[in-house]
Amino acid sequence: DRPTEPLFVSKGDDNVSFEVPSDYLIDRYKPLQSDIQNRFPGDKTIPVKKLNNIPDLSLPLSLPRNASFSLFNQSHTKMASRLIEVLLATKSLDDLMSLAVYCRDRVNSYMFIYALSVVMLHRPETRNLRLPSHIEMFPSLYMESGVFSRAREEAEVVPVGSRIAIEIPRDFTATDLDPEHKLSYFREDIGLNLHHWHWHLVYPFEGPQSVVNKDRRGELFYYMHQQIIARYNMERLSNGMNRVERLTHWNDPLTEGYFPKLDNIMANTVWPSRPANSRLSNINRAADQVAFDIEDLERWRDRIFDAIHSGFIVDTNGRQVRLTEQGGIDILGNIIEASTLSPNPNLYGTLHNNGHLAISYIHDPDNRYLENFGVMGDSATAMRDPIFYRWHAYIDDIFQEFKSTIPSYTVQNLTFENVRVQSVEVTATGIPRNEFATFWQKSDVELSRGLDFLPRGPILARFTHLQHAPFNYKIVVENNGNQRTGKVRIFIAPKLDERGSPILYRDQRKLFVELDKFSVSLKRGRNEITRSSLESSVTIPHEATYRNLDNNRPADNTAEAEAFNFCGCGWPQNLLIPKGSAEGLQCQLFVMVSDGTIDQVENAQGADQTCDDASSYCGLRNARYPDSRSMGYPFDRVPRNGVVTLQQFLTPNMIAQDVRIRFANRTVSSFANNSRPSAGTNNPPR
Ligand code: CUO
Repeated sequence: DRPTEPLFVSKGDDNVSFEVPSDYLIDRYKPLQSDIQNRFPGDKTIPVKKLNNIPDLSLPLSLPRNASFSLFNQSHTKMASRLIEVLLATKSLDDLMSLAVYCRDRVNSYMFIYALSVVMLHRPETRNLRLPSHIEMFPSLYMESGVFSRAREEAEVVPVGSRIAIEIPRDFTATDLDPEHKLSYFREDIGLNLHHWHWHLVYPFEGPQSVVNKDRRGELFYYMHQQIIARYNMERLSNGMNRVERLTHWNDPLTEGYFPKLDNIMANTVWPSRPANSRLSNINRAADQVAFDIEDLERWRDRIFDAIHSGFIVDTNGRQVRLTEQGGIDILGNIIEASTLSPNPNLYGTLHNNGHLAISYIHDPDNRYLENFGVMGDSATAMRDPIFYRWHAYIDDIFQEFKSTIPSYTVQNLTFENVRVQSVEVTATGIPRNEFATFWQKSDVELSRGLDFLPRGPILARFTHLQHAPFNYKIVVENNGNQRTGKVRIFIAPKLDERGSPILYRDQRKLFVELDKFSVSLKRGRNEITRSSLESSVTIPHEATYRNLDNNRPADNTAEAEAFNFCGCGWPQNLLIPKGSAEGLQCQLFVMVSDGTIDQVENAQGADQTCDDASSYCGLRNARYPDSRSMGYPFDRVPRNGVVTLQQFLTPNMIAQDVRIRFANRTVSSFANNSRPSAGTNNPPR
């Protein structure tokens, strides 16, 4: 507990302290006021205004300060929602800061950071401020516990400037005796877990309407998680494994175990493990206000399937609401997750969230051992666990069931008249044409903000992650019409299944992973389009994910500041391309140019488009989703009659090119080559 320490101040401003009104200190600290105030004297002191009225905080205060807070637990999110509401309602930035300071020593720490982060993302005066990366605030959620005692020792003994980075081993959770361990480089990737944390921060399922009700948020819940499963399956095929199996038969033991080896610093304990073959059971934990039966999940599932097959849902007034071709998926996303936009929570429940909870409490369903939830209970850690993918493959299958009830795209829905894609080619320096090169790379992340130790100053952890050589697409498009706008959609999928046989289109469409989407102006005649992998609409730049690789960068750069808030959401650049294999995983690269006038979305004048780095999975800040087509188009629906192979699916404005992803088992230590080039407003300078 460091009451006078700055809250959200950027790296270069560490020598700032707050002058807190004496009434704000909790009783225990009041006699120590001057002592506390002088403990970390800053070059600069920010006086904190005293509010005349502190709003009613009884709901958020009902969770003990050091208890575990789960974003999938409705009673917790209701508390957070109240906190968000009162922080959002403050009249000025000074008032917001004041109330935040007041809350900081009283409210549950994790809930506090979550709520304040949501508020900062959504208030116009704060959304361009720099929010420290979640890994800086809570490093223990993202890396092995052993690294922290080593970091502490290094910091205590070695002066700043001579400290060395603490190396995190690549294999710290298991061995290859567990076949699932082959995927740990993906599941435990720091950037991947940060993306998932950010996504749920940008799209909370509970909170004030202004925060929850975003354009197509239910559909994006479906699409972003569908893409996670497609990408995971490609990683599995890369490693000679079968596609992930849906988590059905909820009374059978769960084959997969997971031992996270993460410290839970707030609760001063470790994150619970799940031995292989654990069984789900009814959950009844009064302390967490969670009680539901596995049968509840079954009832909700059956009602959701009924709705899909009858083509409508029933709202709270008993009215039928049709699940339309375009909008049905958005309603279903909100129902299945469930978000507060669900039109009938009593009838359809909270299937996805409670699945997370049932799995996360599997080791102590009635709280008799006073154990916290496991990693599935937190969006910052859930993707580490193999069971996450089985659960989300199940959830995705429900969405796919809906997609199978709506009409297939006709040839007309797919073509762009007079436009023909003639070729696509992938090139990278020193690598054969139409090949992607993957390898290991080491990067550093700064730990000191999230750790309590003296003397302070930077201390780095060094971790190993997958990386690929940056590449260019060269696409040749023939336009036999007038000048117009096209939207280029680039995807990749494996070509062969687990047995080495070609995958039928029916299955392959679910494996297509989006790589990029952008608009082009097509002149009459031949157009040659070159696009760099670093510009992908799926990813954020490497340095935006890890943020603090370079401690000497200026802290007050607006462009940089913008990149870390909303813009913290985005697939990590280092995982854009799946791992592939030493022989070269055979894949098909797909390019489509669709009609830009149909795909275009009108946004209100002045709509904020500064955070458009990773719009494919994260949308745009304060603006509509920038594509009028269903998310996943053209692969989101079952094929029209007669289409068995990808080749048969293609219309002239599409092309499929055989490519390979070749993995080399070597490690490079520099990360210089995957930074995004300068252009654009939101690219942090290097
Ligand atoms: Cu992102 Cu289940 O929704 O984790």
